[in-house]
Amino acid sequence: MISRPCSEGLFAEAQKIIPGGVDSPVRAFGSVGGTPVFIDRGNGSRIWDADGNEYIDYVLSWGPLLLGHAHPRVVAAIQEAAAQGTSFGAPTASETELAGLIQDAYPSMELLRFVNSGTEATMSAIRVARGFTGRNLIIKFEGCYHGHADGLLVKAGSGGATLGIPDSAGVPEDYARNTITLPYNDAEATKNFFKKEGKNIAGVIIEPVGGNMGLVPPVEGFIELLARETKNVGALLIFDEVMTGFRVARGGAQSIFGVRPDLTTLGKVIGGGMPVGAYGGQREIMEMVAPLGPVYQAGTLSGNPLAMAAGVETLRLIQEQGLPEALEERSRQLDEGMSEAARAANVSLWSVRRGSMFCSFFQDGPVRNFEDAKRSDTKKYAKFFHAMLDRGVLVAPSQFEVGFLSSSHTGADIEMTVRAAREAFSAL
Ligand code: KE4
Repeated sequence: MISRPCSEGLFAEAQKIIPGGVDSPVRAFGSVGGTPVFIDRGNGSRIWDADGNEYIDYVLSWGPLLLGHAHPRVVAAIQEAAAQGTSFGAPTASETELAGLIQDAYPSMELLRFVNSGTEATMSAIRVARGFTGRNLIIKFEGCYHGHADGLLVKAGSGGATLGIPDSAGVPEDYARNTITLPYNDAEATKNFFKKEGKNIAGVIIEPVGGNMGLVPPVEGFIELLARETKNVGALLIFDEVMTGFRVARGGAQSIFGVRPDLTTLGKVIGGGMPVGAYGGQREIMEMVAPLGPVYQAGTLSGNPLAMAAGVETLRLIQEQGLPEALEERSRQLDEGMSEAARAANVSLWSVRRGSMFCSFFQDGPVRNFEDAKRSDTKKYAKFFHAMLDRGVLVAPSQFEVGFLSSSHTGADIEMTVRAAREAFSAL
């Protein structure tokens, strides 16, 4: 590992005042080891760390930067908005404008509300589902992450379909019990639970393409099964497209599967790197939300003008550039290059990609759920991560995350990445 004295010094300082020296755990490099890299600036597909090292960036702030870092039009839009005032706590036309750009791509979101993170979006969508149905039970799936709201930090109880147990300290048992965690892609477990508890289920929340256990797509018919089962019992289907939105397709996974969820949550890309989340869906359901209805949800900085300006410019550029569909060629080039490099070094790799998201599991595969994903060789992944970092390529600092492409990644970036991978795989 090359030394990065400035990052090391900054990390020591940060740890004195910020838990783990980071504002989000995955940034601490816990699962790959070593000192987290402190970033100084980004531009296009590149970022520079505090020691002046340059990297091709495939983390892209965990998804938001579909246009790459510091796109001039996005930066200008934020600067212009900032000069008019950073927040008013009153409605502005820019919120309606961004909502319209989102609805154009997500017609299922007949009414939508802006919040400040993906967590707030999923937390609010679940409250609406419970308020609308008058029921308590929420189903989620193992390996899916929907943010850190209490009711979602829940793992499968013993035996899978029993009541949920907390997956974090500080989450009360009787809170977790209303969230059931089932295995992703497990049609039998899902059907059985609906048979048993159908009338008590408020909603099902799912990442329609899993992106938080590595990249795990739904097996044929699984999403359609959820649509049928929820409809049969009057439960709501919630698509958490915080990560897949504008990344697996401009219209998200719902445009690929042709399934119209009752509620959708978005985040990341729609803020262009500024803090934005959104939740929305059928008009009748969203009319439950205050001030129209009895489900309360609020936020000082919700819809703030800087984030709206960044989001508007980002979605305009996405439309102009035909993203993410226009990245198909780049994504294929990267996937083929990495797979070829792994084969040449006799490294077992199960590679998956969907739109501008990709992931390589260090195993033979197939990977259809979190149990499968956990069979990956995470030690080998950690070595690969550092070998790539030392060669100027930043991939996700965890086997259970995904990589992201942007419209600013060039063919030369991909060639450089594949060259680094050839050396990294053979160094394993
Ligand atoms: P935020 O609260 O982090 O904005 O969004 C939570 C969230 C909700 N739903 C999905 C599908 C998500 O992927 C996320 C957040 N994703 C992680 C990356 N795996 C954010 C990275 C982090 O936690 O620092």
